[in-house]
Amino acid sequence: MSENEIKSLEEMFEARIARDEKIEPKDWMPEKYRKTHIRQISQHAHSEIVGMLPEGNWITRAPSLRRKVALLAKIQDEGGHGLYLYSACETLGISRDELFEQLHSGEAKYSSIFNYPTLTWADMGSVGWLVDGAAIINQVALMGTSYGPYSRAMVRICKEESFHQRQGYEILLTLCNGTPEQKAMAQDSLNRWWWPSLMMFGPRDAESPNTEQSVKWKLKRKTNDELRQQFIDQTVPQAEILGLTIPDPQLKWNEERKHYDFGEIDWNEFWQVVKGHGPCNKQRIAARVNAHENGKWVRDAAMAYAEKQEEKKLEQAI
Ligand code: FAQ
Repeated sequence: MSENEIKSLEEMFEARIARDEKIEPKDWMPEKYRKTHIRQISQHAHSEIVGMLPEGNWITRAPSLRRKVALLAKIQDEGGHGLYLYSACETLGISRDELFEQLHSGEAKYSSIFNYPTLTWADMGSVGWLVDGAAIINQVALMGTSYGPYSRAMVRICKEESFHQRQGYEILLTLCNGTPEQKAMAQDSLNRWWWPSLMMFGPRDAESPNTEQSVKWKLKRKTNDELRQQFIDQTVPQAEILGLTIPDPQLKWNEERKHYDFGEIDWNEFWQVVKGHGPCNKQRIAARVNAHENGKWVRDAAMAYAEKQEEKKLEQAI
């Protein structure tokens, strides 16, 4: 293709983005747009799958049958989200095997939040309330993203995340209305999860290499800092209802800005976790690799069955 032809395709593409049209898998797109989407969608898919692990830790120890059923359903939902997202990512011309390889080798990132341990039952509350809460704020914005398959996957994911957020909040509400020990457990959990939840939104806009271009392509509808602020503003009143204290002495309503001011995030901790040095990074990847290897016989059996069915169809056609 000549340079002029590429330029005119690029102009048509930019015009479609400006008109808020969705870009579909077979449409022409700049190579950088395709690669950026593979990066973000696959990281998102990996986050959903790795995100099953911290909560999976509590299935056998849920305090009642009702809690166990809800937790199991939530974790299954996260697995489903991973599958929609892997499928959306495959439409951009990368295979599932390549995506898994990138996760298992440590080449692909996944959300920093899932490298923290779940130490008490109250953490099931905090993960639902804060982690799903942060995920929803990010994902509602992503429903309006320019790539069709990603945008559509988000619609169902957001509905399910809302249920997850409420079940987490209800766990904490129960603990906060319980014994002093239970309330202390909830407070300790909030103390540990608050700052990592703020880190989920990514680095400050000024330090985010991808935000500017992603906003132009309408992959990101809001910046990291805008979403983080929205999360804080929405979550502080919810903590007040629980009677819990957010572990940030600088948190204060700013009447002029009509937003909460908040303290400095420990960006050194964030980058350490992103680079693989968080409390559970090694354990999480080892669990995923192990699950993949142990599941080989299931994949082989499914492929063999599919091939047999195909053969049968051909025989019948002859
Ligand atoms: N963790 O330039 P930016 C969930 C990386 S789903 C690790 O700002 P970008 C459901 C970033 O990749 C949670 N790495 O990058 C659930 C980039 O590195 P790269 C996941 C991070 O992409 C709930 C570099 O830093 N959600 O929770 C993080 O424009 C409960 C520079 O950053 C999504 O993935 C981080 N937190 O913006 C499941 C949503 N932040 O790739 C189970 C979709 C940044 O250039 C239980 N993703 N990095 O080498 C996004 O919205 C974006 O990718 C951001 C990052 C906002 C995460």
